[in-house]
Amino acid sequence: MKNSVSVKMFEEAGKYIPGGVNSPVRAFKSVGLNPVFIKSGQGALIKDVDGNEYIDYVGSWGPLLLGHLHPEVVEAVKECLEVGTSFGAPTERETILAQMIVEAVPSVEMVRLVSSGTEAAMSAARLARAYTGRNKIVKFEGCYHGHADMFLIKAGSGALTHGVPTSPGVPEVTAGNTINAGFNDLAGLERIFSTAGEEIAAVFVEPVPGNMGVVPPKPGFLQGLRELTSRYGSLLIFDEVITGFRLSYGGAQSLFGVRPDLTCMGKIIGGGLPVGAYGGKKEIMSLISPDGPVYQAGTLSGNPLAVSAGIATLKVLGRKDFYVELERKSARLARGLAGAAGEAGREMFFTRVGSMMCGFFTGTEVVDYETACTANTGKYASFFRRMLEQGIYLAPSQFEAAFVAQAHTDEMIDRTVEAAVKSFKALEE
Ligand code: KE4
Repeated sequence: MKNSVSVKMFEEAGKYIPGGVNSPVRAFKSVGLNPVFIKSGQGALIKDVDGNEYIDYVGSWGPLLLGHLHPEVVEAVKECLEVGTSFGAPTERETILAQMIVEAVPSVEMVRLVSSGTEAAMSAARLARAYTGRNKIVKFEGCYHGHADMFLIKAGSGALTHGVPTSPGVPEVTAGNTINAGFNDLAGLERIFSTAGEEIAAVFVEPVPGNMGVVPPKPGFLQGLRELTSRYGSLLIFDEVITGFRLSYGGAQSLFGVRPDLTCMGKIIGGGLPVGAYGGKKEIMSLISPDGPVYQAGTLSGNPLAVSAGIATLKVLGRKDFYVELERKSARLARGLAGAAGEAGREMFFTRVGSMMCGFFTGTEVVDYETACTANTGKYASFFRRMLEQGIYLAPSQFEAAFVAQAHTDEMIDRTVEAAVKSFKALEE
């Protein structure tokens, strides 16, 4: 596989940008390769600067549920470009997107648009602390809520991939207000609440974690979080930056029938442009400036261009049978990959919820951070390299998700499965 141009570009990038990338997970470090520099995308395909073409299961890490350059998204952005890109003043488009989110997501009565999932999560944490008058935040090991200090304690995603789940630079006093719990361990959380419940402002959870690989919640776990937080007067905050509008039009909360107090969103609601959001009960959101005293702001918050892409994306998602077809394709891929591993006699643990899935290179049932870490990351890296050589672009880390998009065709999925059969068989022992 030719990669000389990517290699040259990576060297050049490294002169000006730390690690040559603007986000660590892109560096391909854990899969031992020079990252490919992407030249273009179209539908479910991407092309790198050496002319290699790939079927894309990263989808910009989740935003591109429709695939690259969906015509309606392109049209909406072009239409906005006719009138401007950013004004730092209210525009009707922001109200339209906000209304679509409020009408789609069961627990969200009001929503504030920001520019990233990180901003959404850090703002929701500040709001929860102000609303409850408490300081402590509970998160789950292996979950990732963006890179605000308070969340970089045993975090997932790139923090886990690069082996530094607790980042230097986070003051002790900050870390002291973050309590880590075990995902799917309700009894453990009960114990935490029995000692610190009165100090806990909020429990943050990815309802279906996608940052330690994909780890489905055990039956009753999310409902248990709802009951426990209500009992102690703490807020339940769903981080639906990945699951929002992916697992259903109402997100994971709609799929599982659990209503959090606040919800963080991002990725899909921007349709590939920078949009984040946090929202919830009016009673809580009304504390946000300028209505209330809790400050949060952003030069490009609700940016018209980005919001236009988000509106166009949600319009497509809201159409009849969108999720039915997405589920059919996702199940086809998952079935095929499991069959491929079986045919090669590979010991794997596969997980899937809707169009987000993961194959762990372990024989252990993966239910949390600890069991996710039993995965053989060396085997994952070898599998990744072989798939890349065959034109299949997976997440360059065992601790991420593979995403199916509307643009994936049955033919692409079958081609992916064929490549997986060869890759599983060729893995070094
Ligand atoms: P951003 O700040 O990257 O927009 O969102 C942070 C975030 C918050 N919550 C969840 C559940 C997330 O998954 C993320 C970001 N996800 C990672 C990959 N899993 C983004 C990729 C990257 O860091 O480059």
